[in-house]
Amino acid sequence: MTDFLKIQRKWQKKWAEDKIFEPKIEDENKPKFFLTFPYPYINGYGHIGHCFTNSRVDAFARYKRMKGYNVLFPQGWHCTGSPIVAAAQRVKEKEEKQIKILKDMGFSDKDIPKFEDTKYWVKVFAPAWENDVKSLGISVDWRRTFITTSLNPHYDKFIRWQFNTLKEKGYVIKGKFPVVWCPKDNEAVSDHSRSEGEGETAQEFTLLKFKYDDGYIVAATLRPETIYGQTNLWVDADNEYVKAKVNDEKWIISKECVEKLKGQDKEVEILEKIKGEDLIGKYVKAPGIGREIIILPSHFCDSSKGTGIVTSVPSDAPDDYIGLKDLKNNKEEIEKYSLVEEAIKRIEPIAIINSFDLGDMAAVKVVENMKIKNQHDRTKLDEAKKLVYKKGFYEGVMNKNCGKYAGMKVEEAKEKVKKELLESGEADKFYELSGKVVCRCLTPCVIKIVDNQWFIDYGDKAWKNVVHECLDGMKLYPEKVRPQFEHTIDWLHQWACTRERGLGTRLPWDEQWLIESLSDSTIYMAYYTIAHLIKEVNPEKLDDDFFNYVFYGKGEKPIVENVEKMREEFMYWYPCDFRNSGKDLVQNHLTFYIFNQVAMFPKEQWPKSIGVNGFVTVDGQKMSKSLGNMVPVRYMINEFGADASRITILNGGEGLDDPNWDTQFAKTITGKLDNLMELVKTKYNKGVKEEKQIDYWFESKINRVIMEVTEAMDETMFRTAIQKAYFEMTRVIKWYLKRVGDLFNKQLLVQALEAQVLMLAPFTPHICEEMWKLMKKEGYVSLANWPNFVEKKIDERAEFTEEFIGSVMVDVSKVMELAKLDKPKKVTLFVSNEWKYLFLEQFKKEMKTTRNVGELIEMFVQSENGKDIAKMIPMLVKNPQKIPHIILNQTEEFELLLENKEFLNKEYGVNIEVVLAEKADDLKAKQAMPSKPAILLE
Ligand code: A2H
Repeated sequence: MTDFLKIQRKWQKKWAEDKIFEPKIEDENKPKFFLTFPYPYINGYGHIGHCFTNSRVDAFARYKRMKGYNVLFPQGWHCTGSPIVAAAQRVKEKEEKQIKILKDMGFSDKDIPKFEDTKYWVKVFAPAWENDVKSLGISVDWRRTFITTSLNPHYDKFIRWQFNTLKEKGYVIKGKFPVVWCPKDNEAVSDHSRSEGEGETAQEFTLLKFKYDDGYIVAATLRPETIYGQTNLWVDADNEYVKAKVNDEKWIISKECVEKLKGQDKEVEILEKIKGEDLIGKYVKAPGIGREIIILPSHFCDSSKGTGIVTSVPSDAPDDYIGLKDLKNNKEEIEKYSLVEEAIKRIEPIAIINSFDLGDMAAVKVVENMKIKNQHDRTKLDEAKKLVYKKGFYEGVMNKNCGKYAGMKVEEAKEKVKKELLESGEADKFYELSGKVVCRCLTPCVIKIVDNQWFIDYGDKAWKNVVHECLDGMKLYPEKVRPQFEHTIDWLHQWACTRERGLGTRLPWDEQWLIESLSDSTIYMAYYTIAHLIKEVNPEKLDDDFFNYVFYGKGEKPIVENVEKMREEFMYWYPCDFRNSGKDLVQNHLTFYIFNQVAMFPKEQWPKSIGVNGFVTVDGQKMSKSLGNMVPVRYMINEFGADASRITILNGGEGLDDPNWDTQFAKTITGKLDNLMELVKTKYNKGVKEEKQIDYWFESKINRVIMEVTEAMDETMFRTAIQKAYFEMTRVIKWYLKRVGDLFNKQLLVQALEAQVLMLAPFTPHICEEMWKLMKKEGYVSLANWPNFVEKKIDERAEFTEEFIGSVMVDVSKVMELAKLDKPKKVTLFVSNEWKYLFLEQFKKEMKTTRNVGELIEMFVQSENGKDIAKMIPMLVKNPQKIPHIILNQTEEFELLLENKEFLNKEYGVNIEVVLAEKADDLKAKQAMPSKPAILLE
């Protein structure tokens, strides 16, 4: 067995010595390709999830290199933010859990106190990561590696320049905005600092104020434009509400709402408690329309949402419509609250929006169509809500009942109505979390309006338009993620970009603030282009003028060594051609990336493409700390070797699917790769010159596999590529060798084996280098040319005839098994009657026009064998796969079997006879079909 660990160390060393992954920009006759994998956060070792994305980017890098590109694949490390600082603090406090985490990583009691210092984390984990990524054989240009934060003064200056530039362009603003907030840490909580609720944000509601008594009853809505359709208010009769002083007004709201309002710039003081049931039957004056409407009981008001009170628009809100219907049918409830039955029955939905195919009573239509029983039918109601919302909001038009807004698109009317209500004091703004969010410190988060903070204004409409333009011109892998990006671009708003604590770069004009981790990681691809050179410069020489010169060519040339070279490197490598990461980062990092790229760089330097992948599962299970299956990269490499780890994880899934790490596959793949090595050792450059019929098949297959692998590689569909390059190619070679024995064609087997080794090189580069050397090839396989295919050599007919022999063998084996005869005296193959070939040929054509059994029988029943044909047609229509995709003629099939008789004889160790059905006495012969000879054992 090959010593994989030894091989991988050997080749990694050679690659490094010969600097083969350190591209030179002087390589001008090659096109360039620059790709990146987001720098990981280094508060621990990399695990199997990182291994997947890293191997993906590397497979693409290696493929592009072999396709003739000058490839740059750099890698840095992220330290920004609070995780490292928080962990160091916990070590200081001798917290057991944190100590155990370090012990589990293999650190001794003596080492652990050193982790009280944040710098020590970086000192340990940056090199540890580099070591792991190197051991995996990732083709990185290590000259360019760096860390973030003020720990790296060069990068620190770069981020300062970025923020100064963003601010100059008006993208960084100070203002009052809602943020997701942890009340314990007293800090904004961005996606990466959450233990639950990534992607959730502040959702804006409009609070509608209904005049009541000496104040207002307040209801939250997402659809202020629907006020024209209000018929009543809903409260939960069993709930307790409060009357509270809110700034200078008195509001009736849920208890839960009080704290939320306090975080949103309101002074709130509870005056008294009010039972829901005491409000029922009372009248309030509805905002915007000045109509008196009644308060009614419902069971769907959620006290933790909004104000716990809902305004009812039964034409367009399924909940409201079904609530009303339920009440009308509930005499008991009507009596319980002393409501007037007649008055309730008279309440009807008011049409306000034309939602096209859903008509002007969208909620009514959908609730009735879906046969929703009552307001407790939650799953269906949620579905109905989504449907009505989508149609009504994005396609709907306001109708004549909506005053001056009649004829306006709903989307537009929403903003206008809201503005008007806010101005007249009949409404207020309110923010609710779009879903539950829990901070890393395990405290549930709230929305807080923050006003002394700095924000990146991702809500800027003009900026969004440019980002859309950039996205439109980008290739996405897979294309399927595009709507997610589009949605994120539209929905992102002001982003709190600074924090008080942690590691990072200080905001250059307001140094009490540190730039947070999702904001200092958006344009560093540009930094990679100069990272190896800037390291040599005294950081004190670096200022905005320097970066303006290097990145924009602006201003006078600064007196800094290598500045011209840095400018050249940047101009050569930029833009970034491919960036890839997990699908969780679409909603933040990857979209921030596009925003910042278009803000900082001209159109010619906008990103070219983004790849997105799924989350790793381990032997079918989700990866999680508690399951202990977050296998560290270093463990994987020691246990399985780099090549096996890489190919196993990339074979585990592609596209947006969650890739699965299959331990069994990892264990067996080395043996398989070893077999390939054995084949190279024993058969490469051997064989004969003569050509045989089957060589056409072999050559066709080789070319087809190369074509299909190339297509898959171009789309980063690496699982497909592995399946074809390893499994399919191996099957083809094996079959060929089985068919021809030692008389294999030398040149073709050379072509097949070389192609296979080349195509596997992006996945299992070490063993491929080894085989390349065995083949006595010059240079590294990592730098060799990707195999070409010749489309003309792909010969469907040649492939079909060979598959035919294969399928005959499968059938013979099956019949033997059924007859429990492994040594028959004689095997006869009956070749089908000639008329069946003619019929099938014709039938195949007719099937293209109709699949109606009756019609088809009609067409053929008059022919000579009409009766037999009529019996066959129903079966063929039901199982069209039984019709061979190429139909040989009878003579061809007969001769093909005769030609291969000797081979078949040898395979089965018996005498095989081939007989035309027309010449046979045995009834069995009648069963033969084109490409499916009947088989008789004796
Ligand atoms: B919407 P989301 Cl016409 N309990 O307003 C239950 N539902 C509540 C609530 C509470 N405490 N507070 C507000 N809501 C309702 C109008 C409307 C609404 C129309 C169409 C759709 C629609 C009239 N009712 O919302 O689940 C309010 O009803 C469907 C998206 O938190 C509020 O907007 O996203 C909506 O739920 C918010 O729903």
